Amino acid sequence: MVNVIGLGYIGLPTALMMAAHGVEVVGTDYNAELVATLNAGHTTFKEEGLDQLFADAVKDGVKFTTEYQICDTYIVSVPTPYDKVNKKIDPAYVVAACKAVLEVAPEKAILVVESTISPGTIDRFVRPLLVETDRQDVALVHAPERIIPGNMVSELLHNNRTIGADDPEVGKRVAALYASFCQGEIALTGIRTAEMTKVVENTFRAVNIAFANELAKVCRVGGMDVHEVIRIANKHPRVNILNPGPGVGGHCIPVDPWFLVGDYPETANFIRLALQTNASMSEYVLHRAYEAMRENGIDDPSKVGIYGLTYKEDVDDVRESPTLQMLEAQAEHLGGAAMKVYDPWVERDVVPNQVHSMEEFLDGLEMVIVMVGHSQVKGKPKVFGNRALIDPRNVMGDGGNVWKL
Ligand code: SAJ
Repeated sequence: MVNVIGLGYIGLPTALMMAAHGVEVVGTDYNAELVATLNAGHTTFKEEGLDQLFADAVKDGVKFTTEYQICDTYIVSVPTPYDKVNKKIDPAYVVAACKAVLEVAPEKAILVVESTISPGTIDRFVRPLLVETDRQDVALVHAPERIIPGNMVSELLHNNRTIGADDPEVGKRVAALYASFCQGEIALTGIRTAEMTKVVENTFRAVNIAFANELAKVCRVGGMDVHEVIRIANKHPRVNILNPGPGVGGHCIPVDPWFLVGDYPETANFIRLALQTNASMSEYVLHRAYEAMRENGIDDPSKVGIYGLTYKEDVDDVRESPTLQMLEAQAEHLGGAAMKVYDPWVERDVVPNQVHSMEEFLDGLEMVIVMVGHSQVKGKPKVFGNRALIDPRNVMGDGGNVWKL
């Protein structure tokens, strides 16, 4: 039996996927409300294919509880926040979950940490727990996830994976467990390499996006269309530049690379600069919006609306979202946000001036900043009538009064 600890964005789909592929799974979360929601037959976030997977897993016997189980394998998938001030990972949830596992785990159990952690975290924070509790019989493994929100279910099935273990035999056993559903290649390695690889993958993406964002700024000064430049450059067989945008959000790309900068401050200079470049984009777009307001003779910010609050398209997650970053910058420089905000994916109230229907949003607006290219609007500028559009992600198509980056 496998006990998945932490039923959030990664733990829940992982638990469901294993259960739907013949593994006996119990999911544990300390949040009793979340467990009650799952036990009442509802998923806790929106994701393509998740409801079906949930139904399959429930049929196949997955269980949800607040209790840790006595079983042979534990998968810890709890959040790893980072300390914004000193840019280091906060392993408190991982440590608490591992401690709780060690209290109940039978002899020679396998403890898999799936949470994203900075290289060396297991050695520094988890391994000492085994020594303190005299549980060195427990085998440690790191199996970082790679699934992208918006396409999680399909990526769980098809992505390659990495399994880092002290003991290669244990690594093979855990690989066999993931192979119950994973059709990709599973690379076996040591724990520290697995930790580093995960962070490197997200750092690669952050650096590539930062390059695109810097190109956007250069092209603007030079009077070129960055989107066209990138589209053409990417026709080269060895060039693959990502897209510039109003900032980088989510819990991974703007966070994980800081683990490297925090741990190697003297060396990771290029990565630091990339992160700073990405972080500068929300304010850059805000300046661009005010410039466009002047151009269009709009002097009242309440006539400008912000479309999109999530960190990217077609997800309901607002963590570190560029819109939140932009509203923060606006509050700092302009003393509060007068602009209306609307996101069809976010039903709860997250920010002031948030409205909950497109109709209410467009009422009285002369300009819209399209921060997120949800399918509701992507390629459909007519949705916004003939209002001027600021389109930093270049998702609205050409024509009309559209400002790109
Ligand atoms: N973004 C851009 N330009 C782009 C691509 C993305 O500005 O060309 C922005 C997005 O709008 C968003 C942010 O970057 O604000 C991050 O979005 P994302 O889609 O790039 O990535 P995440 O955070 O949803 O998922 C990433 C993925 N990592 C990689 O692709 C290397 C995913 O595979 C990981 O599992 C996930 O991080 C994670 O949990 O670590």
